[in-house]
Amino acid sequence: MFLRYCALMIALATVFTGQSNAASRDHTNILFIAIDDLNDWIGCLGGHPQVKTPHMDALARRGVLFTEAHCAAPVCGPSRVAIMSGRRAWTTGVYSNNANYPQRLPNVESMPEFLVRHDYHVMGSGKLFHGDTKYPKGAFHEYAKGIPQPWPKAAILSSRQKPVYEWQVDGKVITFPRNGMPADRTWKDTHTFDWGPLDLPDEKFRDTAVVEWGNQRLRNAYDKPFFLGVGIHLPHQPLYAPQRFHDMYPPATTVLPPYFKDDLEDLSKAGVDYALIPTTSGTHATVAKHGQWKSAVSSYLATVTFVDHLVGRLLKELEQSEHSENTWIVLWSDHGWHLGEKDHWGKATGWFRATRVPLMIVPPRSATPEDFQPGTTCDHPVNLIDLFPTVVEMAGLKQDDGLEGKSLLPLVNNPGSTWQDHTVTTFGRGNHAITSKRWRLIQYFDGSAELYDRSTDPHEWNNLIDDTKWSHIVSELRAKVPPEPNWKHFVRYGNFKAVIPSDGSRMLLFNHAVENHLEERDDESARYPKVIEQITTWLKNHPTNKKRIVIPADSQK
Ligand SMILES: [Ca+2]
Repeated sequence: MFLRYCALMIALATVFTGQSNAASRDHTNILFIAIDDLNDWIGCLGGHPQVKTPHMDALARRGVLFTEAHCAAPVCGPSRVAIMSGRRAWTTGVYSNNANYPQRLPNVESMPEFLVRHDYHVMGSGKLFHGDTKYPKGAFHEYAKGIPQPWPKAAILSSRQKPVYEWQVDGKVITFPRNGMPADRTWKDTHTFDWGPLDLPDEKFRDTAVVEWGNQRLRNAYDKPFFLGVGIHLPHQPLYAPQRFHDMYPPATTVLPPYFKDDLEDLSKAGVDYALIPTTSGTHATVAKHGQWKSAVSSYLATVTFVDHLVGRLLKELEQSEHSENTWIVLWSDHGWHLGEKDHWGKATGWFRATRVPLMIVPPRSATPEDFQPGTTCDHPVNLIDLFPTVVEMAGLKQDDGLEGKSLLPLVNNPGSTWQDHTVTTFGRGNHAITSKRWRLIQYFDGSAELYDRSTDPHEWNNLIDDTKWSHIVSELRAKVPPEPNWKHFVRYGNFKAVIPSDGSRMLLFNHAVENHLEERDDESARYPKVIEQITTWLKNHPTNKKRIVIPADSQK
């Protein structure tokens, strides 16, 4: 009663002073929960038979669960830039983790900036953009910055783990790497492809602090609608959670994901490279050699349940707050994650495992759409590119030009509404996965491709690209591959990938034989002048309008 009185007085005060436009329209808030690297291993999506996520499952029962939600890009940086800008990689040029928003898109208003401009009180904690600090100035009125990991940085430096780094904490010694495995990749010298329990209280973990910051904000009163983004870092590797979550999943009884040992035999070189090169994690060969597969799966499940516990704390706080009736809730993950499927660990691939994401939306009780039914599922193909326009409509605002997704609220109102029949995920320049209800086409930059019939082959084991029975489907799906007008040619030359811009500027070059370069963060052309010359000469001697070109590897002309 007291709170209602306060709210009334605040509303009257704003009407009389005329200070806030926002308070005079429907006062609905938005709680925007981002999770990092969470694949479909949550109870309500059925991705793993053992996973326990009671809080996310309960949230899905209150709203609409999107069972065919896919990311715009299957890596943190480009996925989040697409979400926050509402624009695709081929529009922004942000295809890789070279994704510092204010540097890359200084003139593109981000979702939180849009809300600031429309008089929302905008708050954020944790990982919303790529990294906790790489967001535009002015995007947030309040931001919880710089919440550190509990372990010292040296604990995950590969160079310090020979044989192990010993961390003395709370009268204990914790050794790193927890899994005892050598690192396959030494990106920036860190060794994050690690897993195992950390016997520390919850309060020591970074995500506990991220969520607690959000909880504190939910306890406050606001004189205008608020947007609160809470970006949880787990289950991004390293897969460390408090001991009790690991105890829930003993490795010995952990169920491994479906796996087919000859899975890669029907893939092109591009497909095999994306499977075997440890771009974002380690190799399956090392995991298998060290007998760590079940432990890794168990630790991923443990971190997912820890994340679910934190989501539960946030939702409980909201429920007990004065904002419980008038707050939209959106929960999403930036992309999926492989745990040995297709001999791959990590993300950045075009397969379903990396592109499918959890996504659920719960309308406020005070403003439920007319035909809304809680606990429904929507199986139309949707994309995280749709989040910006969705938030705009939640806020009762009109969207500006340039947003490339569309609001999902018609589907929240009626999950059976007419919708597009496919969605696109982009994984590097010229690489796209087209997902429709029955089919998936994976198109690589070099012209090679895969086709999977989801109705008979949900794990994508049987590549039908050369099966003439389905050539009409291939043509249909190829027509949906984005034209990427900024690029004239995508070229394979042995292990090199060259990308030729349409505007006549110099080509970009990537050496896919080098670990981590598959992600194409940095142009390597300065290191390979001879390769540039060979590609340039060949293109001059073989003029073509073809977009995807393979130059024979032994070609010197
Ligand atoms: Ca991520």
